[in-house]
Amino acid sequence: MTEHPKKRNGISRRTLLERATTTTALAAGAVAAGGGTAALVGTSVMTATPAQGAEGKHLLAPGELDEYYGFWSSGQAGELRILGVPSMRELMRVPVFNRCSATGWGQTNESLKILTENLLPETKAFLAASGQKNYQNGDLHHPHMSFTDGTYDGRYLFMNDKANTRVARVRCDVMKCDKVIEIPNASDIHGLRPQKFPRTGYVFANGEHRIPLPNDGMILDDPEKYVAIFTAMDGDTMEIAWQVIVDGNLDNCDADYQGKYAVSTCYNSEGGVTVAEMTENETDWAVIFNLKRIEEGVKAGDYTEHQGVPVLDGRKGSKYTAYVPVANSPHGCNTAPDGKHIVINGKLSPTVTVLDVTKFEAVFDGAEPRSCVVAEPELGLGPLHTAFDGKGNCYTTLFLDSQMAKWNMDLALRKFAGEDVDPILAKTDVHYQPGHNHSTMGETKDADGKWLISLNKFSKDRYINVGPLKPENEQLIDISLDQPKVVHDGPTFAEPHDCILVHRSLVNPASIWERDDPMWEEARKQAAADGVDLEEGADEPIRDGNKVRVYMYSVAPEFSLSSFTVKQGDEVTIYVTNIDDVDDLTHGFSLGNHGIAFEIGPQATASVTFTADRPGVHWYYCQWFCHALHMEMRGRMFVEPRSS
Ligand code: K7E
Ligand code: CUA
Repeated sequence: MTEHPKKRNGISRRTLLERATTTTALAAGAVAAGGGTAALVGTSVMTATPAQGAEGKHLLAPGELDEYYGFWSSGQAGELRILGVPSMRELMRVPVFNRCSATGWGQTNESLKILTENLLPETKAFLAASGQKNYQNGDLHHPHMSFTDGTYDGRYLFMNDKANTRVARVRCDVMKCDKVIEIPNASDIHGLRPQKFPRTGYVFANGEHRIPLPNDGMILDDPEKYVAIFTAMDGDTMEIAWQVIVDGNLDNCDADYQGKYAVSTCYNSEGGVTVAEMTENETDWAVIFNLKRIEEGVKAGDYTEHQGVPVLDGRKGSKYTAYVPVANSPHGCNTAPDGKHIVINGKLSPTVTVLDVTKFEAVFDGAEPRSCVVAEPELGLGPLHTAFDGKGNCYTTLFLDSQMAKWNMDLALRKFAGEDVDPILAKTDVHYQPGHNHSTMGETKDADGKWLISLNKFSKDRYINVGPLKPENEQLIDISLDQPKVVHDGPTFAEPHDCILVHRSLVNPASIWERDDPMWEEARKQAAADGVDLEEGADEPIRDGNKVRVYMYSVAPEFSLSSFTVKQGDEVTIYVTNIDDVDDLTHGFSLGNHGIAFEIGPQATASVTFTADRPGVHWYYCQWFCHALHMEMRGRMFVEPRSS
């Protein structure tokens, strides 16, 4: 017979809860005492080095909070990371396209549902054939927040997976991923941006690699029949609204502040498949997408349907797009907070090309495409991405020069118009080979010009050597100064491409889950069908043929079941509900020698399903430190041998 704490102790769940709260309060007191000491140390550090003055304003004393959230991508690590800026302290990792050992992301039923429910049928079939439920990797380049009226609104973060052609969404109220969508007809989503105005609205996603449409094996080595696909999805429903076929490879993109256009950089106008072929031409394009015309085209039925999505033909000559010639192989695409200019970064050209969105309409009415180019300053070698300070200045990474160029938009416009002025105001050395950069609130109309992060691909000699694989180096730059200055080196693991810096007033996550959160809707339904209250658990496993469901709750420092029994060969689902409602009181469930571990946040439910195929005694334990008796928080699963 399974022991049940409610029965064993003769006390109610509420009493247990109160007991837990008291102990936690004691623990919290100890932390507070420690915090006091730390604060003293912090004060003495600050006063001992008065020379820091304004220069040290990025240094936070222990206990001081950052002014900005930094949302970082992690490239081939597949997760989203949250850093505090300006301290550059890593605060959290949010698993998205990766498998996470600590949280059980990619293993719990709740996460697997999100990760698999919107995969294409042929992907599901392929994965099943190779014995997998889900992709185990991802390549997350571009995290961006939802907008309302040209600035961040704190609802969602959207991000791309270049490796497996997916787009994911993270809910900012709990900082967990709630949607993963595989994009049909496209290959390898790279550039990703939300619509800025009137709101998000659309999320634009660039399919970088060209493939046949449909890609069913009928066309193989026939590159002139390959296409690249630009996708617009609905940020609220995460459904695909429409797609547009373009010429060339789509790289990065951005939206305007009017809600009329999106713009993508496009390389490989040659339509090549090798490096030599792809870089042969002197010019490539920025492609402008006319949203109103595309929406009208969808309404008028001017499309071909592929995998349930309306796909419009936006190749050269189409009324839906305009191709603006720019120097060979442009990369970054950045809309300035002035609401008027879009900067196309040259990569193989030392220039950036500035487009004026107010001139796009004329281009769509037949004006020469280059008539919307209003500046083309030469900045240095390898311009990749540009950030803005909201005061008319632009900051462009120079990959080959290992520098950041600060230049003035107005001066660049005047120079292009023939005046003898130099738009470059400063160059700052960075260490080394910068890719993206990002300024505080810089991709919104509220760019505030305080800090900039340069995301440098190589750290070389900046840190003690950790072997052949070195960290990247993300440098914090004070751009409130006339001559921007590097004030901090921050190492990061593979391979953040991009980040955004959001003022903390715009982000307001919860500390405790709501019990009716949709994240565990399936568990709620199943429990109801079994006549079980998730918060009460069940004293015995519920058997349904060889399917067995185990319901328990956790309250520090106990699981409601200290043991349960199943039979060898049973398909077991374990549901754990954390009924603690204390800030920071996360429990875990690790089942020994079964490869199972997951997180259960305060007031959350999580579950896992596996086949019990190892007769014997198997301990489960809580792996998130929760209580003075955390080590004792455990129980046993008995697996009875199959009767032979
Ligand atoms: Cu690395 Cu944004 Cu994928 Cu540029 S991208 S560097
Ligand atoms: Cu619960 Cu550790």
